[in-house]
Amino acid sequence: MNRYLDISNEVKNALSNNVPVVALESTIISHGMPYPQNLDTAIRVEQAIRDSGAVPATIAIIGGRLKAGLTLKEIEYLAKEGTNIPKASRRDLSYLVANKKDGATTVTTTMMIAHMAGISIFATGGIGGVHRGAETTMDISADLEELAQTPVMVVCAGAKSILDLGLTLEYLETKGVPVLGYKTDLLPAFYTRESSFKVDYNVQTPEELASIFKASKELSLKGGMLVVNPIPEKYSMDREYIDGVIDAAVNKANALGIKGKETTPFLLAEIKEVTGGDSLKSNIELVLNNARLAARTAVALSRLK
Ligand code: PSU
Ligand code: MN
Repeated sequence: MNRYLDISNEVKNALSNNVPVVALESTIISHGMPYPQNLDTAIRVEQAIRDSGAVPATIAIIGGRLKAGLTLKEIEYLAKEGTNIPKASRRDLSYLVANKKDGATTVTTTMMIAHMAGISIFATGGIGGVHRGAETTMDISADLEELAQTPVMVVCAGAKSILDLGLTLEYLETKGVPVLGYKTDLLPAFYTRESSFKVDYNVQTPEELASIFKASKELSLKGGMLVVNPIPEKYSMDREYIDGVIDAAVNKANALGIKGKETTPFLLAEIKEVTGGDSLKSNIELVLNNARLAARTAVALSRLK
């Protein structure tokens, strides 16, 4: 067992008794939403997973400890501290651990810690990817490299069009990461159910998702897979409106010379500011929707074991 890893008793018991577990990230809590909506959402997402028959394991770094399964107090702490908690990607992990610091885990580090703990399925909102203009900036999220090397299934609502969605799919293809559409042929774009890009496969049930994941494990394929689950129709946003907001945010970031790890948080904050409560409501609903699908898939996977 990893000497820096703390698995909560509930999660440990679940894992040793083949009770399904779903991992959740903490960047979405500390950086993705304002307080107190971030706290309320984190609690509701955990409850949605329980209601679907699985145990939630929210993941974060607290005082240099890698945590799989948080207490309510710890979730409150991450929600209240917000952006004071550094966003932790793969390159930050050893520094934060050695210095006993806190970190809000991204898709990358949540996958890493989930895998260390023995958790196979992880639900989030959106993933990082190839940024627009990456042909000159080389800004490609570490999330894609992690999907290429860590055997965890990530359930998301696609990616925001702050990214170049076409190049993101090309990158995933090169790295051998399957992109599985849940009841869709087209890659969802987070706030909207569709983009103009095709997924690899249209999968109809959580049972089918579980059996594809099981096959990957039994084939000893080292990477993960991406499940893209469209936002429920009722909460989806107008494509032209949100695309306009995103284009303006990308132009502003370029004009201000925003770079590196600041790019994604800057763009997300801009979108939030311009769209106000509408995008936040959509964001909350799509995360809940992904948590339910991830939990149903974890239940199906535990039955196959
Ligand atoms: N995209 C979103 N919402 C998010 C993120 C990305 O629509 O909250 C967060 C996730 O934690 C993701 C990270 O793993 O940002 C990617 O950051 P970067 O692009 O710097 O790799
Ligand atoms: Mn980046």
